[in-house]
Formats: sequence, C-alpha cells, structure tokens
Amino acid sequence: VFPNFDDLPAVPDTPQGCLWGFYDKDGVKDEIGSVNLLTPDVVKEASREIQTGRHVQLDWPLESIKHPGFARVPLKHRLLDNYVSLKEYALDDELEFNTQGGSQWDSLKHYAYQKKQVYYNGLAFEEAKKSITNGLHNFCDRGGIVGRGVLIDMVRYWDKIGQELPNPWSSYKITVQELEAALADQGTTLKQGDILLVRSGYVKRHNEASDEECRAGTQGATSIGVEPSEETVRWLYRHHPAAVGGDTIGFEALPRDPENPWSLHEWLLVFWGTPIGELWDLEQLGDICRDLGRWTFFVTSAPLNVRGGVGSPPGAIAVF
Ligand code: UVW
Repeated sequence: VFPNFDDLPAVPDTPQGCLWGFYDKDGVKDEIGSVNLLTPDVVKEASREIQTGRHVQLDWPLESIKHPGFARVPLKHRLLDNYVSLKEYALDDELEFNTQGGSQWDSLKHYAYQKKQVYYNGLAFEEAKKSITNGLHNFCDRGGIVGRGVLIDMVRYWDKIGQELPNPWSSYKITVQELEAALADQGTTLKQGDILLVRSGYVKRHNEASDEECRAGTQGATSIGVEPSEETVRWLYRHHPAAVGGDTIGFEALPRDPENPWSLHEWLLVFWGTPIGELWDLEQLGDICRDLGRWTFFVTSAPLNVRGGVGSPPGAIAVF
C-alpha cells in the first residue's frame, strides 16, 4: 500500500514524491523498484488474461532505426563462416549495437537525476560507471518482467474521434486527459502493477516513411510522447505501474526541458525505480486488441542478462 504522494517521507536532495527506501529489505538497498510489484500473486492473476492463445512479439527489428539520434550507432550485423576452414558449413554472427538505438528497456542506471547526478535509490553517477548496481541483471535474476499488460492505443482513439495523427517527430505532448479519454473509450481500467504501454503512431509512421524522412525524424531526437508535467507524474503515481513503455524514443515527449522539474525519465527511473520501454513495436498488438475488443493481455519480457547492463531489447511477448 502506497502512501499518498504528498505524505511520502521526505528523501534528502530529492523532490517530494520520491520512493527511495520503500522497497529496501533488511537494510539491503533495493535495485528493481516498481518491478517488485510483480509478485507471484500478481503474475498468477495476470495469467487469467490468456484466453485465446494469440501472441505477438513486441520487439521492433533491431535494425529498424538506421539513423539514430543522440550520436548512437545503428546496428552492425556480421555473419561469420569460421567453420569453413574445418570443412564444416555453419554460421555464427556478431552484433554490435547501442541498446538505446531500438526496442529497449531503460534500466535503473540509464538516466540520472540531472541536478544531483544520482540514480534510483541514491546510486551516484560515478559509482554507476564502475559497479553493477541497479543493472539490468537484477530483472533477470528475479525471473524477468512478467505481468498484466495494458495498451492505451492513442492511434485508434485519435482515428475514432476524427483527429489527424500528430507528427511523431514533433514534440506533441500526450496529456493525461487524452490518455484517460482513450482508456475510457476502450473500457480499460488500470491496476497497480500493470505494464502500461502507450501507442502513439511513432513506429507506424517510421515503417511507412522514406529513408530521408526517417533520417530527418530520428536524428533530430524530437519525438511525440507523454507530457512531462506534474499532472502526469501524479497520475502515474496514483496508478503505480510496475513498468511503462511505448513506441516512441523516450516515452515522454522530447526534447526535455532542463528547467522542467517533471521529467518523466527522472520520476520513473530515478525517483520510483520504474523501467521505461521505448521504441516497442505495438502495431500488431494494436490490431489484436482491436479484433478482440480488449486492451489487456499477459506480458513476458526477458531482458539481456548483462551484469550491470544499462539497456536491453525487451524480448517481450504479449499473450491473449
Ligand atoms: C535518453 O533519455 C538520453 O535516452 P532515451 O530517451 O532513449 O531513454
């Protein structure tokens, strides 16, 4: 049971509403934040979503973004036929990629509280560079990220109300009112511990655009996303998702304003320990939800088991 946002105990050097220490046990600092909400009971309850056996992977092909922003490198994929010298015919391959350049989880050591250069539960930026604290492997060690997924399909909603799709390479801010209206239209109710996904049309547009349009769109690192505002932060806190995600570069609208105290990267990753999924492919997911008339499903995600890793393709599958 979470205290009200305004009643949370003050945490030094952080704004009101910070949950550091909330999940600590026996004096041991927690490293998985709201993923703690995915208890066996919650997962068992989520499994009731499996009714038809239809399933869909939520990772966009890793090579989808050919011109990533933030000076990230696109995927390099090499095929190796090392065995030929042994007169054997087999292939290996090697991948080189920036884990932030495609479908990904941001772990709790990706984006720091900029004012203090600290991560979730007080991990200092300099310490994060030399240690495995808050790394991805913590999610793997506890059996991955598994629970009830909920899609808020903004594309479907905007289409239904006759609103033109916003340009995903603009900094269009999706407000709480829009999220609530889409949820109400879907007849979907959020529950504590949900894996909350927002479809904005980013991947749809990228899939349809020319290479030149994609280059201009992705290198600018401007993106549609959820509005980074006090209202959004309080709304997210009230619903307590275990994780959030979407089809955009940063879940929240980008670029960030360094003066805005409601950066969702800071609130989610740093103050609450809530992993953020980005650039997920929610296209087929949206189609299945529309077919079935329900926007909830079972989700499993197996991040790369890299000790101290920062980001990872989600390896996420939704099952209906
Ligand atoms: C940053 O916030 C720097 O990256 P991303 O939006 O990919 O998480």
